[in-house]
Amino acid sequence: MSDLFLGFDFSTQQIKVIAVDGDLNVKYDEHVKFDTDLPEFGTENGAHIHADKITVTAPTVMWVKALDLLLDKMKNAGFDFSRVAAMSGDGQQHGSVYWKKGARSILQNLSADKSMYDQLKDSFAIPESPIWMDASTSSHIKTLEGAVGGPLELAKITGSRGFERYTGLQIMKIVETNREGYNNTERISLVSSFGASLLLGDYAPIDYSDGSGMNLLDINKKTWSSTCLEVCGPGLAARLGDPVPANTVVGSVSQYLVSKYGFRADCKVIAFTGDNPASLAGLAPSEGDVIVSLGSSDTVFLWIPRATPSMDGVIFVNPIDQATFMGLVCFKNGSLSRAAVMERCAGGSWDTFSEMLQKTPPGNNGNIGLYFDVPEIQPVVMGTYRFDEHNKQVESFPPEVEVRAILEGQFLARLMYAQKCGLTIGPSTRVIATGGASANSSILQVIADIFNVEVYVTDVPNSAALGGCYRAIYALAPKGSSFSKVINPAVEHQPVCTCKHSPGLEKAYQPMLERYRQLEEQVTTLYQANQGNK
Ligand code: 5FX
Repeated sequence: MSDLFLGFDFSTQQIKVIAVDGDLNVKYDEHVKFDTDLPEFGTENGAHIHADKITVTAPTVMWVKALDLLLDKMKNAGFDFSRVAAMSGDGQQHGSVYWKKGARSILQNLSADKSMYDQLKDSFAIPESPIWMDASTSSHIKTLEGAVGGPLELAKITGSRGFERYTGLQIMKIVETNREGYNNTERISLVSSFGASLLLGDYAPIDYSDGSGMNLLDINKKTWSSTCLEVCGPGLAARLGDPVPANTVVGSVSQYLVSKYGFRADCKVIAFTGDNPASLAGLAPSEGDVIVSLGSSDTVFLWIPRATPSMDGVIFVNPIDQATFMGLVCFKNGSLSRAAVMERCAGGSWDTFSEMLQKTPPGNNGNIGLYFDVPEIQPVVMGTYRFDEHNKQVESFPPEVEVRAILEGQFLARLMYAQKCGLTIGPSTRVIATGGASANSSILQVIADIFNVEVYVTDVPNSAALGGCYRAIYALAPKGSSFSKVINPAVEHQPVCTCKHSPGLEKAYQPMLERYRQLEEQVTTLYQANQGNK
């Protein structure tokens, strides 16, 4: 029987596992959903939202019990653990786990006749893990940004300005509000390194890519920033351990898992990373690719050679190649805003929407629209703004103009922020579109024309868990191998070139990008001034 490789995804709502063989064929998958499979923890979508609405946590032990349950499900289904050569995985980014003094020795000496939950349930100094949905650390952002010389300086060091959910700020809050809990902590894991620790039976290190989501790691030097550490917590370096590249083999599977489930003793555990970096790996990209994920929110992932810090978007060390970086920009107004225009202007039909798009030329005769139905991340603004070819604000557009305006406005913004994050478009740049709206070829054509590149489409369900499988395979490949050579999915799973850009359109779109930038600045300034006056 051939080797298998496992990828675990400790996401917000569930733990998922996928097994692939050495030819990248998916052989098995299983999951445990927190709300329904473990109702005793009382989570809603995997989280506890506190009374203040901005504090959001998850019970750490729920994740332990979920892993017990998942492994039991696999065993009951007859999954042959002895075929697993290596495994890796990911966790929701930014969430953190606080192991109590003495927990390491319990973790190292688990007994196979009890569950991990039974043995580890009292091992956490802070029972509720802060997670990425938390927004309760605004004052701590000011402290950290102030200490390093402002938000852009923090972005230059750590890849991101301060964000409430980032782990360093969450740690600073714990030091301030629960000093006893912090003093009682011997190790802090991210959700990702926590998952790896449970497989390893020891503390697994934090990897550089997920470590980039903490406002603590110097992403160029690949060491913790001593200034950030000092501001966030006393004795923090010792509690974090040294970070490692994402493709590090952190050890062999725990004796507990060997005895209890029949893993082979030499099965390797590869460092876990964050869910977004893992998704990048799961999409099997090539260097320089731009991934545009079109979901209820739109996310642009970039594989970039250098870290270009900005106030918008974030930069992580690349999980595939630690000498390069991964940029990520997320927009809240994605498919839902497109669908609202489709409902309003095209009678609820995407086919009619596409036909209407053909009635206006690329560039929309100079009309530009900005559609932010919910508060946007960047720019910080809300509302709908329409401008005619003379930059005069107008109340409404004819329906066919509105249809083109929302697509052009959104994808000019995607391009502009990707460029701020370090995107340079060269002859080999590909946009890889994924997510629900990537099935709509008229939307893809607008992307191809605005980015002035070919658009490929890929549909990879569970890209984060799959990224764990791929990273496990890659970590065992000979040193220096290129990821895209080792991870070369069968042709039917490769991205397909779906749209070519129309020649000559950069003449229309380049000046339009500059106009978009100015108009966006104008509406944002006005919006923020109005908010300030309220
Ligand atoms: C990224 O910065 C995020 O906060 C989210 O995408 C989480 O990783 C979701 F798990």
